[in-house]
Amino acid sequence: MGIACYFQKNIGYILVVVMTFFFVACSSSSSLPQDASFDKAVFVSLTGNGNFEIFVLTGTNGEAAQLTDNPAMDWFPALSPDGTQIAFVSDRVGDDEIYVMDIDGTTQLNLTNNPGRYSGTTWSPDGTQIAFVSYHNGNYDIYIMNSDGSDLTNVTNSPANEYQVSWSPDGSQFAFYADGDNTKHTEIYTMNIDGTNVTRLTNNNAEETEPNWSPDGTKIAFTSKRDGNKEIYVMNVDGTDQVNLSNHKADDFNPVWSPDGKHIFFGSGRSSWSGIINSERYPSYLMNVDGSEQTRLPYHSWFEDICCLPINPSN
Ligand SMILES: [Ca+2]
Ligand SMILES: [Ca+2]
Ligand SMILES: [Ca+2]
Ligand SMILES: [Ca+2]
Repeated sequence: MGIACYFQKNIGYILVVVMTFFFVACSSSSSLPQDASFDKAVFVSLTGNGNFEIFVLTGTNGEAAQLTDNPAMDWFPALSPDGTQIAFVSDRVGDDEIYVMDIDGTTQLNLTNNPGRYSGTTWSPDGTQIAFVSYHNGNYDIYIMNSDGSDLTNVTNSPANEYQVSWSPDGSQFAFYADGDNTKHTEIYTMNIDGTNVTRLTNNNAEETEPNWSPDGTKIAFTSKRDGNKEIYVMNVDGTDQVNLSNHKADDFNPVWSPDGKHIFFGSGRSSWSGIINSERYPSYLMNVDGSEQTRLPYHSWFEDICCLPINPSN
Protein backbone atom coordinates (compact mmCIF):
# COMPACT_ATOMS: atom_id res chain seq x y z
CA MET A 1 0.00 0.00 0.00
CA GLY A 2 1.22 3.51 -0.70
CA ILE A 3 -0.29 4.92 2.42
CA ALA A 4 2.92 4.72 4.37
CA CYS A 5 4.49 7.42 2.26
CA TYR A 6 2.22 9.87 4.00
CA PHE A 7 4.15 9.69 7.19
CA GLN A 8 7.72 9.75 8.27
CA LYS A 9 7.05 7.86 11.45
CA ASN A 10 5.70 4.39 11.79
CA ILE A 11 2.31 4.50 10.17
CA GLY A 12 0.84 2.56 13.04
CA TYR A 13 1.04 5.70 15.08
CA ILE A 14 -1.21 7.56 12.75
CA LEU A 15 -3.39 4.99 11.12
CA VAL A 16 -4.93 4.08 14.36
CA VAL A 17 -6.30 7.58 14.48
CA VAL A 18 -8.38 6.64 11.52
CA MET A 19 -9.83 3.74 13.35
CA THR A 20 -11.13 5.77 16.19
CA PHE A 21 -14.85 5.86 16.12
CA PHE A 22 -17.07 8.24 17.90
CA PHE A 23 -20.25 7.66 19.74
CA VAL A 24 -23.28 9.75 20.36
CA ALA A 25 -25.97 8.68 22.76
CA CYS A 26 -26.67 5.01 23.22
CA SER A 27 -30.08 3.63 22.61
CA SER A 28 -29.96 0.90 20.03
CA SER A 29 -30.80 -2.62 21.01
CA SER A 30 -28.11 -5.06 20.03
CA SER A 31 -26.07 -8.03 21.01
CA LEU A 32 -23.68 -5.71 22.80
CA PRO A 33 -24.21 -4.84 26.44
CA GLN A 34 -26.86 -2.16 26.43
CA ASP A 35 -24.58 0.48 27.87
CA ALA A 36 -21.87 -0.26 25.30
CA SER A 37 -24.13 0.34 22.34
CA PHE A 38 -24.21 3.49 20.27
CA ASP A 39 -26.39 5.40 17.88
CA LYS A 40 -23.74 6.46 15.41
CA ALA A 41 -20.18 5.46 14.71
CA VAL A 42 -18.06 6.79 11.89
CA PHE A 43 -15.30 4.72 10.43
CA VAL A 44 -13.04 4.38 7.45
CA SER A 45 -12.85 1.45 5.12
CA LEU A 46 -10.78 0.63 2.10
CA THR A 47 -13.01 0.18 -0.87
CA GLY A 48 -12.49 -1.87 -3.97
CA ASN A 49 -10.56 0.86 -5.75
CA GLY A 50 -7.94 0.92 -3.02
CA ASN A 51 -8.56 4.20 -1.25
CA PHE A 52 -10.25 5.07 1.98
CA GLU A 53 -13.85 6.18 2.20
CA ILE A 54 -15.80 7.34 5.22
CA PHE A 55 -18.88 5.52 6.42
CA VAL A 56 -21.39 6.10 9.15
CA LEU A 57 -22.93 3.21 11.03
CA THR A 58 -26.28 3.98 12.56
CA GLY A 59 -26.92 1.79 15.55
CA THR A 60 -24.81 -1.09 16.69
CA ASN A 61 -26.45 -3.49 14.27
CA GLY A 62 -27.53 -0.87 11.80
CA GLU A 63 -26.73 -0.35 8.18
CA ALA A 64 -23.55 1.45 7.18
CA ALA A 65 -23.86 4.32 4.72
CA GLN A 66 -20.93 5.38 2.54
CA LEU A 67 -20.46 9.14 2.71
CA THR A 68 -17.47 9.76 0.43
CA ASP A 69 -16.92 8.26 -2.99
CA ASN A 70 -13.87 9.41 -4.88
CA PRO A 71 -10.40 8.16 -5.84
CA ALA A 72 -8.70 10.23 -3.12
CA MET A 73 -8.00 9.30 0.48
CA ASP A 74 -10.84 10.23 2.84
CA TRP A 75 -9.97 9.38 6.43
CA PHE A 76 -9.43 10.52 10.01
CA PRO A 77 -13.14 11.18 10.55
CA ALA A 78 -14.49 12.70 13.74
CA LEU A 79 -18.17 12.99 14.53
CA SER A 80 -19.29 16.34 15.90
CA PRO A 81 -20.65 16.22 19.46
CA ASP A 82 -24.19 16.88 18.24
CA GLY A 83 -23.91 14.12 15.65
CA THR A 84 -24.73 16.37 12.69
CA GLN A 85 -21.30 16.77 11.05
CA ILE A 86 -18.10 14.87 10.39
CA ALA A 87 -14.66 16.43 10.17
CA PHE A 88 -12.17 14.45 8.12
CA VAL A 89 -9.01 14.58 6.04
CA SER A 90 -8.99 14.24 2.26
CA ASP A 91 -6.35 14.70 -0.44
CA ARG A 92 -8.90 15.13 -3.20
CA VAL A 93 -7.39 18.44 -4.31
CA GLY A 94 -3.93 16.93 -4.55
CA ASP A 95 -2.81 17.56 -0.99
CA ASP A 96 -4.24 16.87 2.45
CA GLU A 97 -6.89 19.26 3.71
CA ILE A 98 -9.37 19.19 6.59
CA TYR A 99 -13.00 18.96 5.47
CA VAL A 100 -16.36 18.91 7.15
CA MET A 101 -19.51 17.36 5.77
CA ASP A 102 -23.02 16.84 7.00
CA ILE A 103 -23.80 13.48 8.54
CA ASP A 104 -25.56 12.43 5.31
CA GLY A 105 -22.42 13.14 3.26
CA THR A 106 -23.64 16.39 1.72
CA THR A 107 -21.94 19.81 1.81
CA GLN A 108 -18.32 18.67 1.87
CA LEU A 109 -16.26 21.80 2.59
CA ASN A 110 -12.47 22.32 2.58
CA LEU A 111 -11.73 24.22 5.80
CA THR A 112 -7.98 24.56 5.58
CA ASN A 113 -7.01 25.34 1.96
CA ASN A 114 -3.38 25.07 3.00
CA PRO A 115 -1.19 22.28 1.66
CA GLY A 116 0.23 20.06 4.39
CA ARG A 117 -0.17 16.64 5.94
CA TYR A 118 -3.18 16.48 8.20
CA SER A 119 -4.53 13.78 10.48
CA GLY A 120 -6.29 13.10 13.71
CA THR A 121 -9.29 15.39 13.77
CA THR A 122 -11.20 15.85 17.04
CA TRP A 123 -14.02 18.24 18.02
CA SER A 124 -14.23 20.39 21.09
CA PRO A 125 -16.99 19.15 23.41
CA ASP A 126 -19.08 22.23 22.57
CA GLY A 127 -18.65 21.63 18.84
CA THR A 128 -17.27 25.12 18.10
CA GLN A 129 -13.68 24.08 17.38
CA ILE A 130 -11.74 21.31 15.68
CA ALA A 131 -8.26 20.19 16.70
CA PHE A 132 -6.02 18.14 14.49
CA VAL A 133 -2.44 17.19 13.78
CA SER A 134 -0.60 18.76 10.87
CA TYR A 135 2.86 18.44 9.39
CA HIS A 136 4.27 21.82 8.54
CA ASN A 137 7.72 23.27 9.15
CA GLY A 138 9.38 19.85 9.29
CA ASN A 139 7.43 18.16 12.09
CA TYR A 140 3.95 17.45 13.38
CA ASP A 141 2.12 19.95 15.57
CA ILE A 142 -1.33 20.18 17.11
CA TYR A 143 -3.56 22.87 15.67
CA ILE A 144 -6.93 24.32 16.61
CA MET A 145 -9.38 26.15 14.39
CA ASN A 146 -12.99 27.18 14.62
CA SER A 147 -15.34 24.66 13.08
CA ASP A 148 -15.77 26.99 10.09
CA GLY A 149 -12.00 26.96 9.45
CA SER A 150 -11.28 30.41 10.90
CA ASP A 151 -8.70 31.31 13.55
CA LEU A 152 -6.20 28.57 12.78
CA THR A 153 -3.66 28.34 15.59
CA ASN A 154 -0.56 26.15 16.04
CA VAL A 155 -0.86 25.05 19.66
CA THR A 156 2.40 23.17 20.13
CA ASN A 157 4.83 24.89 17.75
CA SER A 158 7.58 22.52 18.89
CA PRO A 159 10.42 20.74 17.07
CA ALA A 160 9.06 17.39 18.32
CA ASN A 161 6.33 15.42 16.61
CA GLU A 162 2.98 15.62 18.38
CA TYR A 163 0.47 13.00 17.30
CA GLN A 164 -3.20 12.16 17.79
CA VAL A 165 -4.96 14.66 19.97
CA SER A 166 -7.89 13.71 22.24
CA TRP A 167 -9.97 16.58 23.68
CA SER A 168 -10.86 16.29 27.36
CA PRO A 169 -14.60 16.10 28.06
CA ASP A 170 -14.48 19.37 30.03
CA GLY A 171 -12.89 21.10 27.03
CA SER A 172 -9.84 22.39 28.88
CA GLN A 173 -7.10 19.94 27.91
CA PHE A 174 -5.65 17.75 25.21
CA ALA A 175 -4.12 14.34 25.59
CA PHE A 176 -1.63 13.48 22.87
CA TYR A 177 1.47 11.43 22.26
CA ALA A 178 4.79 12.78 21.12
CA ASP A 179 8.47 11.98 20.68
CA GLY A 180 9.69 15.13 22.35
CA ASP A 181 11.67 13.44 25.11
CA ASN A 182 13.15 10.63 23.07
CA THR A 183 12.98 10.41 19.31
CA LYS A 184 13.14 6.60 19.46
CA HIS A 185 9.80 6.18 21.19
CA THR A 186 6.79 8.15 22.30
CA GLU A 187 5.08 9.12 25.52
CA ILE A 188 1.59 10.26 26.47
CA TYR A 189 1.16 13.88 27.51
CA THR A 190 -1.58 16.27 28.51
CA MET A 191 -1.60 20.03 28.11
CA ASN A 192 -4.01 22.91 28.26
CA ILE A 193 -5.60 23.64 24.89
CA ASP A 194 -3.53 26.82 24.63
CA GLY A 195 -0.37 24.67 24.73
CA THR A 196 0.62 25.50 28.30
CA ASN A 197 1.23 23.10 31.19
CA VAL A 198 2.60 20.22 29.12
CA THR A 199 2.72 17.19 31.42
CA ARG A 200 4.29 13.84 30.57
CA LEU A 201 2.26 10.94 31.91
CA THR A 202 4.37 7.97 30.77
CA ASN A 203 8.12 7.50 30.88
CA ASN A 204 9.71 4.35 29.49
CA ASN A 205 11.56 3.05 26.46
CA ALA A 206 8.50 1.77 24.65
CA GLU A 207 5.96 3.37 22.36
CA GLU A 208 2.90 4.81 24.02
CA THR A 209 0.21 5.87 21.57
CA GLU A 210 -3.53 6.43 21.08
CA PRO A 211 -4.54 8.34 24.21
CA ASN A 212 -8.29 8.60 24.63
CA TRP A 213 -10.09 10.41 27.49
CA SER A 214 -12.79 8.55 29.34
CA PRO A 215 -16.25 10.13 29.03
CA ASP A 216 -16.13 11.28 32.68
CA GLY A 217 -12.69 12.84 32.16
CA THR A 218 -11.01 10.95 35.01
CA LYS A 219 -8.99 8.41 33.02
CA ILE A 220 -7.04 8.06 29.81
CA ALA A 221 -6.93 4.83 27.86
CA PHE A 222 -3.93 4.32 25.62
CA THR A 223 -1.84 1.73 23.84
CA SER A 224 1.59 0.71 25.11
CA LYS A 225 4.29 -1.67 23.85
CA ARG A 226 6.13 -1.71 27.17
CA ASP A 227 5.33 -5.40 27.62
CA GLY A 228 6.72 -6.39 24.22
CA ASN A 229 3.50 -6.18 22.28
CA LYS A 230 0.71 -3.66 22.10
CA GLU A 231 -1.58 -3.65 25.11
CA ILE A 232 -4.53 -1.50 26.11
CA TYR A 233 -3.67 0.45 29.23
CA VAL A 234 -5.69 2.82 31.34
CA MET A 235 -4.37 5.40 33.80
CA ASN A 236 -5.59 8.30 35.86
CA VAL A 237 -5.26 11.65 34.10
CA ASP A 238 -2.27 12.49 36.31
CA GLY A 239 -0.46 9.39 35.04
CA THR A 240 -0.87 7.29 38.17
CA ASP A 241 -2.19 3.73 38.30
CA GLN A 242 -1.16 2.58 34.83
CA VAL A 243 -2.87 -0.79 34.35
CA ASN A 244 -2.59 -3.28 31.50
CA LEU A 245 -6.18 -4.20 30.66
CA SER A 246 -5.82 -6.40 27.59
CA ASN A 247 -2.86 -8.51 28.74
CA HIS A 248 -2.63 -10.68 25.63
CA LYS A 249 0.40 -11.70 23.61
CA ALA A 250 -1.14 -10.42 20.38
CA ASP A 251 -1.24 -6.73 19.57
CA ASP A 252 -4.18 -4.89 21.09
CA PHE A 253 -4.77 -1.31 20.07
CA ASN A 254 -7.13 1.58 19.42
CA PRO A 255 -9.01 1.84 22.74
CA VAL A 256 -12.37 3.57 22.37
CA TRP A 257 -14.65 4.14 25.36
CA SER A 258 -18.30 3.19 25.36
CA PRO A 259 -20.54 6.21 25.91
CA ASP A 260 -21.00 5.44 29.62
CA GLY A 261 -17.32 4.66 30.20
CA LYS A 262 -17.94 1.13 31.47
CA HIS A 263 -16.55 -0.64 28.43
CA ILE A 264 -13.65 -0.22 26.04
CA PHE A 265 -13.75 -1.23 22.40
CA PHE A 266 -10.42 -2.16 20.89
CA GLY A 267 -8.85 -3.85 17.91
CA SER A 268 -6.76 -6.97 18.35
CA GLY A 269 -4.54 -9.17 16.26
CA ARG A 270 -5.33 -12.20 18.42
CA SER A 271 -7.50 -13.67 15.71
CA SER A 272 -6.60 -11.75 12.59
CA TRP A 273 -7.96 -12.75 9.28
CA SER A 274 -7.29 -11.75 5.70
CA GLY A 275 -9.74 -9.37 4.20
CA ILE A 276 -10.87 -8.63 0.71
CA ILE A 277 -8.07 -6.19 0.10
CA ASN A 278 -5.23 -8.58 0.87
CA SER A 279 -4.24 -6.57 3.90
CA GLU A 280 -4.21 -7.63 7.48
CA ARG A 281 -7.49 -6.81 9.13
CA TYR A 282 -8.31 -7.18 12.75
CA PRO A 283 -11.53 -7.97 14.56
CA SER A 284 -13.00 -5.66 17.12
CA TYR A 285 -13.24 -6.60 20.77
CA LEU A 286 -15.05 -5.27 23.75
CA MET A 287 -14.06 -5.54 27.40
CA ASN A 288 -15.15 -4.19 30.73
CA VAL A 289 -13.14 -1.23 31.91
CA ASP A 290 -11.32 -3.50 34.39
CA GLY A 291 -10.16 -5.74 31.52
CA SER A 292 -12.57 -8.56 32.25
CA GLU A 293 -14.84 -10.26 29.75
CA GLN A 294 -12.77 -9.61 26.64
CA THR A 295 -15.17 -10.56 23.90
CA ARG A 296 -14.86 -10.62 20.18
CA LEU A 297 -17.72 -8.65 18.75
CA PRO A 298 -20.14 -10.63 16.65
CA TYR A 299 -19.15 -10.79 13.04
CA HIS A 300 -20.45 -7.90 11.05
CA SER A 301 -18.70 -6.92 7.90
CA TRP A 302 -19.01 -3.22 8.57
CA PHE A 303 -18.42 -3.43 12.25
CA GLU A 304 -15.23 -5.36 11.67
CA ASP A 305 -13.95 -2.51 9.58
CA ILE A 306 -14.27 -0.01 12.39
CA CYS A 307 -11.30 -1.45 14.16
CA CYS A 308 -9.92 -3.27 11.23
CA LEU A 309 -8.05 -0.87 9.09
CA PRO A 310 -4.85 -2.30 7.75
CA ILE A 311 -2.04 -1.95 10.21
CA ASN A 312 1.49 -1.63 9.00
CA PRO A 313 2.73 -5.23 9.06
CA SER A 314 6.17 -4.04 10.14
CA ASN A 315 4.75 -2.25 13.12
CA1 LIG B 1 -11.97 8.25 -1.29
CA1 LIG C 1 5.89 19.80 16.77
CA1 LIG D 1 7.34 5.46 26.19
CA1 LIG E 1 -1.42 -7.47 23.66
